[in-house]
Amino acid sequence: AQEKIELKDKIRRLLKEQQAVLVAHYYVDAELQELAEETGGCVSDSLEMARFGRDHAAQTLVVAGVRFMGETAKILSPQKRILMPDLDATCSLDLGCPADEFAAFCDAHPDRTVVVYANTSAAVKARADWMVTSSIGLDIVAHLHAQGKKILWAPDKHLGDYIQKQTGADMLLWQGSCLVHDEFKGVELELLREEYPDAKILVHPESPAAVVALADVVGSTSQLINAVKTLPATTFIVATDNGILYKMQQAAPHKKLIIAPTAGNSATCKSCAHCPWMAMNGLRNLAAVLESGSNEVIVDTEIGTAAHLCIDRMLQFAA
Ligand code: CIZ
Ligand code: SF4
Repeated sequence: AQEKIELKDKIRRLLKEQQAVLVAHYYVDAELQELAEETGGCVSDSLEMARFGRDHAAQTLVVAGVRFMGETAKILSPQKRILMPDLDATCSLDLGCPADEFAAFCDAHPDRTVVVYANTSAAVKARADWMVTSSIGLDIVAHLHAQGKKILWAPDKHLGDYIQKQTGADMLLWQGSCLVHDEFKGVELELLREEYPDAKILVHPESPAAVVALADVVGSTSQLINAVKTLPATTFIVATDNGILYKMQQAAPHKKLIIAPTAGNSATCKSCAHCPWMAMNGLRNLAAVLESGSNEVIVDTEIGTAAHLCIDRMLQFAA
């Protein structure tokens, strides 16, 4: 406990001295989210993290999240210094979609508009026409579908499948998945719903179709937090990373929040309802990178410029 207090003090001091700002994802440890809020940083989803970093005056951004989030911050703000507590914090979607294999897949289907999810490397984004996040993917695909475009989608098969069903678009899907959301189970969720008949079920669309089918609300992290705040129910069953509970409980202190059932239980399953890569961010390595200036995110200039185009297309569409 004493060590934590000292580490937090050190982080506050170093952020101030270096005029740096802490940007944290909803899935990292609550103490990092707390620290980001308290020091004038930001706690949000991947899109808002990048936007906040871009618009903030600080020239150093410390990104507590996973690799693609650091890269997107760098792509949107090439002149800023981006640090991450651990550069090996990655994502199963990013890992499952290597740039060379992805380029070959695109080359084999030149008639399709290439749409990728934010959870991809800079090199994959550089090959895409559009980048989307889970909050806007549906609208963008519907827009492209209305123009008669056929789509190549990567890398999350569940999100792709959900968007395909909703829009009726012609989508060819890369077969990636998130190891956290992939663990949520439809049958067990149905049983839990019987125990809590008044509960609303909130599902992130990286979850399997059987889980999405039971949802009262399907949405991005921000959309799910908003649902807890605005819906009149008092109990919610939530199918996404349990890191989100910090913000959800803050948004609705008196509501009961339950994480949806996974295959294993949390004692035996390392990735069940909590991302092992998000969990690599901690007070200790955060303090260490601020002190040493190591772990700077570097994106190749040419790749960064190409990736910027596909991110910017989404930002323009959202505006
Ligand atoms: O699952 C993730 O990594 C999410 C939801 C990222 C994001 O868009 O905030
Ligand atoms: Fe990737 Fe899933 Fe972790 Fe998000 S929760 S960073 S999608 S592995």
